[in-house]
Amino acid sequence: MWKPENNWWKPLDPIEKRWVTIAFIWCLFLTAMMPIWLVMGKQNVPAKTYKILPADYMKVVDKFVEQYTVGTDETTGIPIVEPPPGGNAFILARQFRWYPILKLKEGETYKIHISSIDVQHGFSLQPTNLNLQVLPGYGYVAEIVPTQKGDFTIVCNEFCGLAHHLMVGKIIVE
Ligand SMILES: [Cu+2]
Repeated sequence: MWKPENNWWKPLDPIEKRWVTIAFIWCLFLTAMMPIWLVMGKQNVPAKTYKILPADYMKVVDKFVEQYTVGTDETTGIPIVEPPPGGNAFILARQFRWYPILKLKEGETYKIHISSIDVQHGFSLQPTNLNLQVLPGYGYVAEIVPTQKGDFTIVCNEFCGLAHHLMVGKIIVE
């Protein structure tokens, strides 16, 4: 069998050796940072998930809307709901709208539940950097304290069908 002669490769140049070492250490550092940043980073929304059937979630949302509605949005006809501070608030995603419109108070804590009753949607609160996956069958609950007054737009950032681009909701903070 043919074999290459011994030492057919060129030995590493000292500079090459140094760069390979630096690159290797950098790889180890980045690998370690992935789990560290998952725990230490502030990018993760402190949230919990639970299983809930779409039909059950719809019932809960209907009850919530019935109990706390304070008005109706003139252009969309979607109810404006004011949950009690410290309590639960619900948002329901469906093709192609976010339901209802929440009216929150600045500086108060709310437990915001989000779920879908049809397909996967993406909850993206504008202009903040808050993004959550919305899946049918799962409730997502995040404790949120609004720190800024104004109207915030919810857009869907997961393509969910033909009118996906029209799926725009709202949260009002007073
Ligand atoms: Cu959508």
